[in-house]
Amino acid sequence: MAVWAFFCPRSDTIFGKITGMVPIRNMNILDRLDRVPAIYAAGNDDDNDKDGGGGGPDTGVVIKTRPKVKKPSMYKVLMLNDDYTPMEFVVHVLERVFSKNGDDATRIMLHVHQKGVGVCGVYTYEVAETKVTQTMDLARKHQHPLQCALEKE
Ligand code: TYC
Repeated sequence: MAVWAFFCPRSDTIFGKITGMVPIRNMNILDRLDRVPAIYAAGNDDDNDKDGGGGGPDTGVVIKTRPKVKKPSMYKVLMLNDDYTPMEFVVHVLERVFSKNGDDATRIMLHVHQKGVGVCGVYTYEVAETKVTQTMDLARKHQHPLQCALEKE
């Protein structure tokens, strides 16, 4: 059986001559309502056909789609310890690439030094990836083996 429904947030379900609406077929309406664009029917019955809705030239349908917004996934940038990269260099990277102040940069560096790994920051994918690249480029340029990595939150 086909089920047809029109979602109208302002009043009730709309039947009649209005065209251009989004049909929902063969489905659980409650499950799908949030996927249906909000539909605003504008019109009157000036066409005198007594159908309670406009069917003539006065009829208009405005379809307003709800923007689909989703929170982006976030990624941790992890820094790994090694035995060779100077502490001052790590602090410098944390200040320059991760915009940490001196105290925070030192705290993070010491945490990594003692625990083996630590979080430099949490960012959207592109930002996190850029910071990893900048860190690795700086390390390579200065011939330090400093490594960092991405981890999805
Ligand atoms: N362990 C390094 C040293 O003793 C310092 C260091 C800290 C290196 C943090 C890497 O991510 C790192 N010189």
